[in-house]
Amino acid sequence: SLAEANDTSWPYANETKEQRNQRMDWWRDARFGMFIHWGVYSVPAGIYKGHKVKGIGEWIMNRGKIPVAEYKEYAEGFNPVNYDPDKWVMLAKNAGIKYIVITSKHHDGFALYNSKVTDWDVVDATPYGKDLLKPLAEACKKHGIKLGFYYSQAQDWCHKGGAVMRVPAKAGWDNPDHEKIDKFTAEHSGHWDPAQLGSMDEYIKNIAAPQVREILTNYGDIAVLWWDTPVDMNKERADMLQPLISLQPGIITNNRLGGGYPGDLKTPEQHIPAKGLDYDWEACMTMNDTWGFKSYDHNWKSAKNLIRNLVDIASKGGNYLLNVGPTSKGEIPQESVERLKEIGKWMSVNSRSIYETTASPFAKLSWGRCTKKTYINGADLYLHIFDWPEDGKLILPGLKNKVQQAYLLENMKKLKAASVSDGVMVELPSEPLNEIDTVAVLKVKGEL
Ligand code: FHN
Repeated sequence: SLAEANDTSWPYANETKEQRNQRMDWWRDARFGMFIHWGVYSVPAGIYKGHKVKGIGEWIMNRGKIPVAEYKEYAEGFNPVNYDPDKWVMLAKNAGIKYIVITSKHHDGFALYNSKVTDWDVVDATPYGKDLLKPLAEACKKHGIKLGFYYSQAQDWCHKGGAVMRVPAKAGWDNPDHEKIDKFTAEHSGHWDPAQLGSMDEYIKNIAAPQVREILTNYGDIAVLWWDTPVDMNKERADMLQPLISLQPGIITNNRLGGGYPGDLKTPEQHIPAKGLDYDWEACMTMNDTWGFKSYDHNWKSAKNLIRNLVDIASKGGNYLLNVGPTSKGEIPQESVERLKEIGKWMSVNSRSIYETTASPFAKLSWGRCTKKTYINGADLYLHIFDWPEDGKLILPGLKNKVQQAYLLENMKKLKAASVSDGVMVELPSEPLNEIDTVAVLKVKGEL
């Protein structure tokens, strides 16, 4: 709980509930964000020495056991000449997305911006030679999209001292045999030479902390800091980073810093919790099976799947952070563009049923999902109909409230709705307006 972190280094330790609500307000209203995983890994794009490396694209260095020096050579191929941040931001905006979270630095330690802390960044190590985050920050500001930075604070496979591998608990290394751990780490990461491993405390102090300071200082308003992930983090290390968030008053952080800090959000990954969570939460998910670009991952989810995920998540009170993995040329894959456009089409008609809504008052609905907006004397229930009832009768089980009005969101066409023995019944036309999700609105009186 927040109280647990009653500590001066947690800037929100003494925040009241009202202050917290105010701080979280825009984020809770937004419901929909874009995740961007972009870096040098988009150069090999899943292939090392002619072999397809198993796993997610941004992990190729680790999974492929690519030595640091060799991996760094890929930076020569990172030349995003087609990068057009205005286009990216407008693509997001037109899809109904309200905020963007981009990898300022992922586990490979490569910074997408001009870091003075290291040469392992886009300005010093690539032929492109320009900061990628500055123009993105400008485009976000221009188009009214909030910007967040992902930062891999613990794992860093290229800077000495960065954590390189999660030591498996089952290995029974509670009494660490350092020689064994170094060997294991060396074998399972890009660091082939255990002497390279270095001190993590030094790394946090000299690399991570000054870099976090840079990203929270040089890019205007930063709405979210997305830590990832707390490998080998302890309180001492977290305390070297946590106070830095005060550089951006009101910033929202996730729960992946470590050191016992709860952050503001829980972050289920690649799944939607069946009943939502009792804390602010954001499900981060991919469109295919990788975060970072992989040239041969064509396992794309359909637009229908993505739209229904957004609805499902909103109906459980969470946000959807949907990922794109741009190429080394600076292009968002066409498959992602097409899907975002489809989502945008649906959102242009139905976004009122997503933004500023809260979780469904129903435990389960056989035909779809429900989102809600509460007013002083009643509520709007948005009925997301996934499975159109054959007899045209939609039942809201157990709903006791008086119905004031019912209509289809897309065309405002009125619907008949009445209380029946087991709840409320809404009469629908014979065909859905949208096969993916047709939304009906039910205005009801009283509390829910
Ligand atoms: O290891 C990373 C992974 O590459 C990706 O960035 C995801 C996104 O949530 N986070 C980590 C795994 O939890």
